[in-house]
Amino acid sequence: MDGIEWRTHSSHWGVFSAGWKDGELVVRPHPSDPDPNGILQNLPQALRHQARVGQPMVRRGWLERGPGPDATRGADEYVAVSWPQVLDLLAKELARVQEQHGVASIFGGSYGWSSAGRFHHAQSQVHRFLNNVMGGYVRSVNSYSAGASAVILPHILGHYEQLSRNTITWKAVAEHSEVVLAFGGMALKNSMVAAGGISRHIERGSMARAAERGARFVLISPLRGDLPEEARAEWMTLTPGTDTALMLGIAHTLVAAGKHDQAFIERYCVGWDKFAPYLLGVSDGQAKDADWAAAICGVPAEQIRALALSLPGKRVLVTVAHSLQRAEHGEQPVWMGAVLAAILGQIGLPGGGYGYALGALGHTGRETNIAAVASLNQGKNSVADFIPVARISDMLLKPGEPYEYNGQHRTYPDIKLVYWAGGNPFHHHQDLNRLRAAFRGIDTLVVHENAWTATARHADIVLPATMTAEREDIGSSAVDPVVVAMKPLAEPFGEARDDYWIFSELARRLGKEQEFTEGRDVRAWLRVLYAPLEKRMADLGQPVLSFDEFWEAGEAVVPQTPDTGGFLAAFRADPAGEPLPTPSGKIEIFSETIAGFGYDDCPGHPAWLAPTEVPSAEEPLHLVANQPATRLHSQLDFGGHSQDSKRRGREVMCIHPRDAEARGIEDGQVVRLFNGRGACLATARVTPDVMAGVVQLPTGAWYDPIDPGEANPMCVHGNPNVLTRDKGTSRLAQGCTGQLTTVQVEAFTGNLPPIRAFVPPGMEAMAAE
Ligand code: PGD
Repeated sequence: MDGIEWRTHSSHWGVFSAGWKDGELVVRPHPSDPDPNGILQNLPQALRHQARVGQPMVRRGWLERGPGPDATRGADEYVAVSWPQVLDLLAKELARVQEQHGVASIFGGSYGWSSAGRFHHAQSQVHRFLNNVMGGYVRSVNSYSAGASAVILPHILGHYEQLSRNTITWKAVAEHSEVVLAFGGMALKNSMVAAGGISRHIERGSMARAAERGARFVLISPLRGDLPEEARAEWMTLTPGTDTALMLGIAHTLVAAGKHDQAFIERYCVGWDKFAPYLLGVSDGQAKDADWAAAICGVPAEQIRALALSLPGKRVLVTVAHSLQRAEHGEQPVWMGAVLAAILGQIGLPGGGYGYALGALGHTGRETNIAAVASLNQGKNSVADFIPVARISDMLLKPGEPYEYNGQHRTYPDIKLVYWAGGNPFHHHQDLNRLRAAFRGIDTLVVHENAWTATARHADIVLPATMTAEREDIGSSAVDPVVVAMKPLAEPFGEARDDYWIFSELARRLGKEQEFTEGRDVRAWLRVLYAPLEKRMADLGQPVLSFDEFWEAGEAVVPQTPDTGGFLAAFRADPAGEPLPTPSGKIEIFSETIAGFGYDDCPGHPAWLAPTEVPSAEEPLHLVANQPATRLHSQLDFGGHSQDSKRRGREVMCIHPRDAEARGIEDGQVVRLFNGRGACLATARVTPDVMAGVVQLPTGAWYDPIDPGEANPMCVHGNPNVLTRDKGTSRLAQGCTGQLTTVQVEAFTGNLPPIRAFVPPGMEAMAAE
C-alpha cells in the first residue's frame, strides 16, 4: 500500500483520485483511462497558490464613491472586507439596481466553463439565483466554442449537439473510415477536455486503430499538431481561413468529372439547383475549380484535383473543427463541409459522411448513457432579452443600438450591473482593450472567483469561491459510463466559500432564502440530483447503487446505448419517416430561410466570402489564436503543468524558421506581437510545424497589462486576445471570431517587464490594512 487515502474526484480534464503524501496533493487518473490528461497535474500546485482569492474584496473607488461608471476599473486598489459586510453591501446594491432600473438591467450571461460537478456548476448557480431571487436577468445565447455552427446547423442539418456528439463515433472511425479529410484537424489537446469529466480518453487510440487498418488521414491545417502522430496523416497546409475555398475546389473537381453522388443529392438534399450554378460559375462567371481555389488557399491545384479524385468509391469522412467557424464568415466552412459530404454521398453510413466537431471536445463521438444525473433547476427567467454571447462589448458600449441576429432585428439592452461566476471574459473575449472600456461604463461588476484572474481585477466586488477540490459534488457526463462521487480533497482556501453558500446568504438578505435553497444543504441537493438516475436504472431493470452506496463506492457505472449512427443514419435509412429537423426535412444545400434574411455575409448557400482582414505590409502574418495544450482555457494557468510549458515565464508563440530568420528572431527569444488593436509579449519557438506566413499563440495566458492605467497597454504575458477582432462571424450567428487575425512580430529588445498576473493586486496594501 502507498499509505495514501485516495478520494475520487472529477474535472473537465478527466476523472481522477487524489490524496495527500508528505504535505503534497498527489493526483492519479482513473484506472480505466488509456490516455490520461496531463492537465490534471495543474491541480496540486494551484490549490494553495498565492493567486487564489483568500477573502472578500471591494474595489476602493466603488467603496468610496459608490456604484457608477469608473475609468479606474482594472487599475484600482482593493480593500479587504468581512463576509457579513460584503454580503450586506452586495444585497443592497442588487436591491438598488432592481428597484431603480429593473432586472432587465442586470447581465447574468456569466459565460464560462467553471468546474465539473453537477451541483456546484457556477453558471447554474448564478442563473438560479438571478431567476429565483432577483426575478430574472439578460442572458446570453450560444457559446464561444460553437458560435456560428450552433446557429447555422439547425437550418441546414440538425441540432449541433446531436450532430457533433453521437452521429459519428470513434468506434466507427476506427472500424470503417477509409479516408478522413480533417479540416482543422482533431487535435488531442482539445479532446483531452470534456465538460463534466470523462474516465477514458479514446481519441488517440481510435485514430491509431484506424491508421493501422490502413485508413488515410489528411490533415488540412496550417499547424502540424492538429492531428496526433498516431493518425500518420498527410499534412496539407493551407492559408488560414480559406477552407471553404478548398472545399469548393474539391467539390468542383468531383462534379466536373461526374464523380458526385447525384442520387444521394436528389434523395436527401434540397437546393442543389441553386448551388450548382454557383459552383460551376454559371451564376457569377467564376467556376470554383481547383485553379480558382488554389489561388485563394495556397494548396496547388494539382494536389486539390488529385485529392478530390481519390475520394469516390471510398468510405470518406469529412470532419470540420470548431476552430474554423471561430472566424469571420465562420458559418461557411460548416455549411460547405456538409455539402462536400453530401456530394460524396456518404452521410449516414458508419464512419462516413460528416463529422462536425468530432474531436473538438472529449465528449464527441461516443455512445450515450442510458440514464443520467439531473442538472440543477435554474428556475424561470422573467426577462426575455438576450445577446449572442460574444457581443458583450457591443452590448455594454452601445445600449439601445440595433443589431441583427438569425433573422431578428434586436436592440442592445442598457446594463447597469454585471454578475459573473465561473467564467473569465478577460480570457475568452476578443479585443480586450475594448472590453476594458466596456466594463468601465457600468455601475457594478460582481465576480465570484477562485483566483485573481484579470476579470476579478476589473470587478468592484470580488467574492472568493472554493475550487472543486474543496467541496463535494457529483461528476458525470452523458457520454461516459462513470458517475463520480466527487469528494473534498482539501479545506477551502482562506475564507473561500462555495458559490451555493454565497447565493444562499444573499438570498436570505433579500428575503428569498427558501426560493433559492428549498431548505436543502449540499448533501441533500446531491441526493436530489442522483435520484433520477437511480429511478431510470431501476425502471430499465438495471442493477443500481443507492445514493449512499454510490457515495461509499466512489463511483457508479451506467450502461450505454450501442452506436446506431444517430439521427443521420436513421434519416438515410428512411428519409420520409425520419426526416431531419430542418424546414425541408432534408439536408439544405440552399436554405430558403437563410436566403430570406437577405444577409450578404451569409447568403442562401455556402459560398466563398473573402475576409476583411488579410495580411498587409504592416501586419504581414496570420495569427492563429487557438486552444492551449497545458490548461483548460485560462484555468489554473498558475498550475505546475501550465507553468512548465512557458518559456521565460511567457506564453510560447510558434513561428516558421523562414519568418523567424527574416526578423532576426531566434528560438527562445522574447518577441512582441502587435497589430492595430494591441500588443503582447511571448517567447518564440522556431519550428517547421507551423506553416510559413503563420504564427500561433494559444489562448489562456492571463492578461497582464504592463500599465493597467493606460487605455491600450501591452500584455507582457502573451494573451492573444489583445490582438483579436471583436466582430461577429456574420449577421446570422454573430459568433466569436477570435481564432484568426493578422499581426507583425519583432524581437523584443527592451528591458523585460516582470509577470505580475499571479500576484494578487495590492497585496502589500492589503496586508497593511
Ligand atoms: P475559463 O478559463 O475556463 O474560460 O472561456 P471561459 O470563460 O470558459 O474560465 C472559467 C473561470 O471559472 C476560471 O477563471 C476559473 O477560475 C473559474 N472557476 C472555476 N470553477 C469555479 C467555481 O466553481 N466557481 C467560480 N465562481 N468560478 C470558478 C472559454 C472560451 O474562450 C471558449 S469555451 C472558447 S471555445 C473560446 N476560444 C477561443 C479561441 O479559440 N480563440 C480566442 N482568441 N479566444 C477564445 N475564447 C473563448
